[in-house]
Amino acid sequence: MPIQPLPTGLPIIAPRAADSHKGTYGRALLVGGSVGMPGSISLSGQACLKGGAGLVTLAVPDAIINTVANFEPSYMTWALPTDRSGHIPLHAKSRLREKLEASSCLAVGPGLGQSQGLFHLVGHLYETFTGPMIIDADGLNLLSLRSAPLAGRAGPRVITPHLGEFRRLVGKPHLSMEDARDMASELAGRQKITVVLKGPKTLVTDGQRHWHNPTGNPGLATGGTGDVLTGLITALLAQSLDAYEAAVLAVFLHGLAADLAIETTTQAGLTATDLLSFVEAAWRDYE
Ligand code: NPW
Ligand code: AMP
Ligand code: MG
Repeated sequence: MPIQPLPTGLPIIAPRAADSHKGTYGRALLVGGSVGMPGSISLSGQACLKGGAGLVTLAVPDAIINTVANFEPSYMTWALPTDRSGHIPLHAKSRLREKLEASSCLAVGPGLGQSQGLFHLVGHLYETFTGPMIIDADGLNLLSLRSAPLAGRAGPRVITPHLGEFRRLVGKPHLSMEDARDMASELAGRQKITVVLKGPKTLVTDGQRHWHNPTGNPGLATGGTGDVLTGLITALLAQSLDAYEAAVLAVFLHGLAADLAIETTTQAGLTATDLLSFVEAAWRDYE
């Protein structure tokens, strides 16, 4: 049963064609995870599948690849060709390039951790990947360390900061949420990217368009829910929605899944894993 009528302005995703196949729905590559945080990238990968991407591959450090693979059989895993300090050895660059060329969209950051090598990797991907790319969590923290964090993008970009990440990105440690919302819009317009400023009433903006998301509840204030959102946006990018529309629809479905979940769980008891299991119910309401 729908919780509320669907708001106007929500992007429309076409029903699946009878003769479609998994390649029709895009090949998503998600880069993240580290020792101690294998769950975050797995949550993103599972959400990407629930969001309808055709093929999902998680690129994770070698040390956690078996753990990540064991969480979910429906995605593939690929060992990030990095050495122990996070650098990509020269001989591995062509393997990474091949992987990127075979991917219709890219997500970078959930649980990735930070190192000098990863700083170079994230900057390299931001400046060379020509398809749509979403940057979240440590991907954003690493971009924040650059002198011009969001300059030099090679394709459409979606960034998904919470207030703490947004403050780092703009170098203003005491910025209020109200001021951050104004800056997010200005930043998106200037850089020609989509900004998803997460929180209660998440704002999605490309500078011209603004979506003040009506779904979601404080049950989402728990570890891993942002990683689920990243996977959902990636899934919609893989299905060829434009960056702003993918972000709006994913944010809406993510919040709706949480609203449906707390009809059976409590807000306090809601986990990111529970949230995943309500994504289908959210799709059903949307359809
Ligand atoms: P305070 O002090 O709490 O009020 P970080 P992170 C501030 C991975 N995860 N929402 C906040 O202020 C992520 O993917 C792995 C949140 C604090 O100073 C990342 O890779 C999980 N924070 C990594 O952990 C599950 C807000 O920002 C700082 C805020 C670190 O990500 C959990 C926190 O930001 C997690 O997803 C807001 N609205 N407003 C897993 N299961 O593997 C202000 N802050 O230090 O980047 O920490 O978001 O947990
Ligand atoms: P992250 O901080 O990256 O784990 O992301 C947290 C997710 O939960 C984002 O989608 C937020 O918008 C959402 N969220 C966190 N707290 C609340 C809240 N109090 N009300 C609604 N949504 C929230
Ligand atoms: Mg997060």
